[in-house]
Amino acid sequence: MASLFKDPAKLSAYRDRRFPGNQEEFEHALQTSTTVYVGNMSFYTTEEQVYELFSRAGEIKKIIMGLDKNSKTPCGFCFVLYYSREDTEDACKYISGTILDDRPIRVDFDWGFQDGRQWGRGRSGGQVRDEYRTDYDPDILLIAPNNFVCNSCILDSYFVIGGYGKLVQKE
Ligand code: GTA
Repeated sequence: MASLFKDPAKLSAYRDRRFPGNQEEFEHALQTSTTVYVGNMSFYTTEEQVYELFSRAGEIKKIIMGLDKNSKTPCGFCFVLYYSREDTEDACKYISGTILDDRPIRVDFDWGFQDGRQWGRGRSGGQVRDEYRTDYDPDILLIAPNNFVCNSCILDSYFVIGGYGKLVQKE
């Protein structure tokens, strides 16, 4: 039976719409890259905490925290860059699903970090998934409409209802 990590279809369910290449190139990148994406993180988790946990899988080259493009504050994801492929696979195999700051984090193979990918792509600045979330998440802040300032972020057109994070209004 083929190893889980040799079958490109099983590497990741995520397809980055902004990957600059075709499906074959995307799969090749997933199979060879030494970058992992970490999702479902607390907005309060620090780079030091990420380093502490992910260095258990191997030596880390770099960590890039995912940031809200408006507030420039962490918005629940990051990229961890390793030196070796083996360590990258170990991070996906052993760290995914572990609890960091009370949250089960998701570690996914990634095609490779490029400048710009650190920003949330949601319309309000954070991650897209948080704008469509229908389950309650205490880490998603109440963001009020009409330029209300919340935790150093200023939003002009959109608001998110509390921990449900559903994008409900476009003025
Ligand atoms: N390797 O799983 C991932 C992953 N995710 C979710 C984001 N990134 C990921 N990388 C890997 N694996 O660089 C990367 C992106 C980017 C950065 C921020 O993190 O490549 P983003 O999350 O803000 O935006 O990215 P992205 O990825 O362009 O959003 P996308 O793919 O539309 O949606 C992400 C999730 O949101 C979906 O899986 C889905 O669960 C939910 N979602 C999106 N649209 C809807 C919708 N209309 N209705 C309901 N749910 C939705």
